[in-house]
Amino acid sequence: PKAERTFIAIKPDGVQRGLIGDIIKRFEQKGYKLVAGKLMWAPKELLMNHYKDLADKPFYNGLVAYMASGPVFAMVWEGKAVVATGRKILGATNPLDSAPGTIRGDYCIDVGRNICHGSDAVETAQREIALWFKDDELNDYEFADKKWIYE
Ligand code: YYY
Ligand code: MG
Repeated sequence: PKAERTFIAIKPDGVQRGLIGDIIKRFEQKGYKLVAGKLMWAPKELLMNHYKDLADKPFYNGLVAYMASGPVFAMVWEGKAVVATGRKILGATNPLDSAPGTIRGDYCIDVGRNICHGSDAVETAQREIALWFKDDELNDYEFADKKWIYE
C-alpha cells in the first residue's frame, strides 16, 4: 500500500514572517518525510482551483487575493496518518481557536492570515498534490532510520 501523503503550504504571510524553517521543523521532528518542496508565486487560476469548493463563500475573493499576494512555500509530506496529524500540527482554521503548541495557535490571530494550509482528507490531498506538483517533483526515498520511527 502506498504511504499516505498530504499537501502543506506556507501562505504568503508565513513566508514574509520568516516561518518557513519553523514550520518545516515541526513536521520533520515529528518523523514525517519531506517528499517535495518549492517556493512559488502561485497564479490566480491555480489558487481559484485549489479553493474551488469555497467559491460561493463571502471570503473567497479575499482569500485568493491573499494567497496571490506573495510567494508560498508548497510542500508534500509523507507518513502514517499524515493528513489528519498534519491538520493537528497546523491547528484549528480560526487561530483564536487554535491550541497553543500548534502552528496557528503559536503564530497568528486572524482567520484570513492563518499562515498555513493543510489538506483536509486523503482524497483532497491527492487532488492538491497533483495540482501543485508534477510527478517528477515528488521524491521517492526511504529514511535510513525508518525502523526507529515505525515499529
Ligand atoms: O482547511 P482550512 O484552511 O483550515 O479551512 P477552510 O475551511 O478550508 O478555509 C480555507 C481558508 O479560508 C482558511 O484557511 C482561511 C480562509 N477562511 C476565511 O478567511 N474566513 C473564514 N470564515 C473561513 C476560512
Ligand atoms: Mg481547507
